[in-house]
Amino acid sequence: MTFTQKLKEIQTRQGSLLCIGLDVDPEKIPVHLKSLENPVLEFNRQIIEATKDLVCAYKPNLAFYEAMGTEGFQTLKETLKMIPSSVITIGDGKRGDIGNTAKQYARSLFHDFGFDSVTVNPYMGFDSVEPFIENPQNGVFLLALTSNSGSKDFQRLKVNGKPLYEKVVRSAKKWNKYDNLGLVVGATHPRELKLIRKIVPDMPLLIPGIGKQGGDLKSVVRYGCDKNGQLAVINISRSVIYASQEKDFADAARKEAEKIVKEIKLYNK
Ligand code: NUP
Repeated sequence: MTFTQKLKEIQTRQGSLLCIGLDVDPEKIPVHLKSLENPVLEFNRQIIEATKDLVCAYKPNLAFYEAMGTEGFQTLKETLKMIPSSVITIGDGKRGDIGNTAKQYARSLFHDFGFDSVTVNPYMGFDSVEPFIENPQNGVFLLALTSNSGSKDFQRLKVNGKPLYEKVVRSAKKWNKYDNLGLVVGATHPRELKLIRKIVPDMPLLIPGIGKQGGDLKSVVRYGCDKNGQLAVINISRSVIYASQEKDFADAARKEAEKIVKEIKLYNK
């Protein structure tokens, strides 16, 4: 089964397009956890337990774990073990390097950590992407048009009359021989999201930027889904995991996730 087929199956079974971002900042976790041996791991455990039936994916951003040094790597590995196989894991590290080095990044993320999918920066071209996509079961989301304001600095520059991000989208479509490639498109660009979905009607789109970054959920659902109302992976990190920073944080995260899932269903009709 290819990554894209698996994602569709999971979204159907879970009845959800929501991806929760496990971007855990030790300074933001509730005080009562701080005396534990590994507060971040306990935080993740409770968030996962409280929300695992409401999501299609979890996306730990590697930066938050790398920032904790060797212990962070261990925490990430332990966290991945707690995520049920009924959902997808996305390792958000935006890797990109020459083929020989990219091969090692792919090995680390898919074999050592065991992520189902990863984010990759396509700036260095096909040979930097190839090592990630050679196994159809491994998913890869290429950065196309990112949610941040700096996305205009390069991604929107015109190349032969078309924006550079569109070139990335069309290349990804061509490279998608194994049905395991997807794209990252920020929720903060609804017009472009609609255009990109038209170019790649059958590819997964990872869409961050809802909540703290101001993206609009309704337009993301309307423009980001395929014709069956699937294949949009809508990521929300901070506004779910820090819905409360008190003892009730896991319950509050669940309530927030439930609210989002309900809204997604409403817009996805
Ligand atoms: O374009 C992108 N925008 C973005 O925010 C690509 C990403 N991978 N992200 C990541 O999504 C970002 O690094 C963070 O891990 C998450 C968004 O978090 P939040 O704004 O929902 O808290």
